[in-house]
Amino acid sequence: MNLFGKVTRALLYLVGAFGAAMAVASENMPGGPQVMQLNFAAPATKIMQEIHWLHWMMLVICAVIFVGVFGVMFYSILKHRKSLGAKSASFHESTTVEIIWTVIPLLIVIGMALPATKTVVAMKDTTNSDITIKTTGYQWKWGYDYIKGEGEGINFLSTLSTSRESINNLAPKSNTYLMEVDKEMVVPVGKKIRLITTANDVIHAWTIPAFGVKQDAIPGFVRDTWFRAEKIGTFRGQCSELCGAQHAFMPIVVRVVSPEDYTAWVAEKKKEMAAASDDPSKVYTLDEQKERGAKVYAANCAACHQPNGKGAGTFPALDASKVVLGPKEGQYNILLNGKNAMPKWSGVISDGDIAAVITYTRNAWGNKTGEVIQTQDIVVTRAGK
Ligand code: HEC
Ligand SMILES: [Cu+2]
Repeated sequence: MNLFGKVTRALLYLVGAFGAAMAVASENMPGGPQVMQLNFAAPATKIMQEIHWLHWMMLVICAVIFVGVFGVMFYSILKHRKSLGAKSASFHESTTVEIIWTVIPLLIVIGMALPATKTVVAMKDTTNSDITIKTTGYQWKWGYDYIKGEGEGINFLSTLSTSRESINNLAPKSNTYLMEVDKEMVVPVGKKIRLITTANDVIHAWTIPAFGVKQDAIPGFVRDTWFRAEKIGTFRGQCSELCGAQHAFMPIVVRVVSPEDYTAWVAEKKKEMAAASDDPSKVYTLDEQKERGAKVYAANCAACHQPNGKGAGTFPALDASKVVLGPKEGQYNILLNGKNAMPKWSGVISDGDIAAVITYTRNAWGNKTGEVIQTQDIVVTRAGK
């Protein structure tokens, strides 16, 4: 730890109780913030290395100017004060001085702007990428679609995996508390990844500090950015645009792997997707649909409607809801098309998942309709529109 870190820590310990709290919870988060971290995240890309360098270069220039200007000022004030008998000089205009104090700052500004512009231009250059991944921000999770390059066709949703119990202080908090997801974005090391960002509802922002990437994800727009990770490992970030009640619960986790491991991951993911892809004519039993629906519910709906189906605030309870216990068509409609703050699920999760989660909500908690909704029912409803 450097001197500054030591001094800061000493100060924190002085603040009694606060110091004690720090001592308990100090452990570095792998791929995330480090204990007493003051500098930017350790770089995992060349762009981030340049950002580090630019930051320190400018900080040093500013510090030198600060010390110089204030040094001269205080020296003059103390040395030429009235009690020492100083007499103020009286003069007007000095072309030489004016030229000097225009040209020198101009040179300094150019000296800072040139390398900064070079890096900003490089950050925007998304050409010649090896893999293109579209990421979509949802309230409150991230969707990833591998749209070009190795892994093309893979898509999944990535949701917070920290348990509700741990958030509500009913279970211990892990070292990656609120910075862990069920399905990580996986990319090969050393390959240029072009990232296209957009959003489904409100503005979110995708970032991994160690990559030097932060890009808004805006509904109705596509933006792009890129990174080339130079280290194998797991890197963490968080949605960086205030996006509603659970803004803090949509972390971003990227796992950088070797090209061989990436190929293996692609093969495994493809197999998994093929297995999960629905045969729309297949008829499932109530128990099968409830079991699948419970998983879909936990991953996609519980954030708003709560795991116990009781809702919270403006999110209505599904337990004993008139829509859930009413005609099936009404529920198909709200799931497929959304309504106000209720997202549209058509195209976000599969028709099979929609059928399963409807079955689940109609048969969970106090709801006991005994109805089984099949994938085919959803396909037919959609076609009828
Ligand atoms: C972002 C928060 C959010 C998520 C996630 C969400 N909902 Fe909703 N849901 C709402 C809101 C808000 C409403 C009320 C809409 C209205 O009537 O204005 C609603 C309404 C409903 C209703 C109608 C209930 C009633 O009594 O009016 C059902 C059924 C429903 N949601 C099911 C689901 C299912 C199933 C999922 C998961 C696939 C889900 N919701 C995910 C916010 C959400
Ligand atoms: Cu967000």
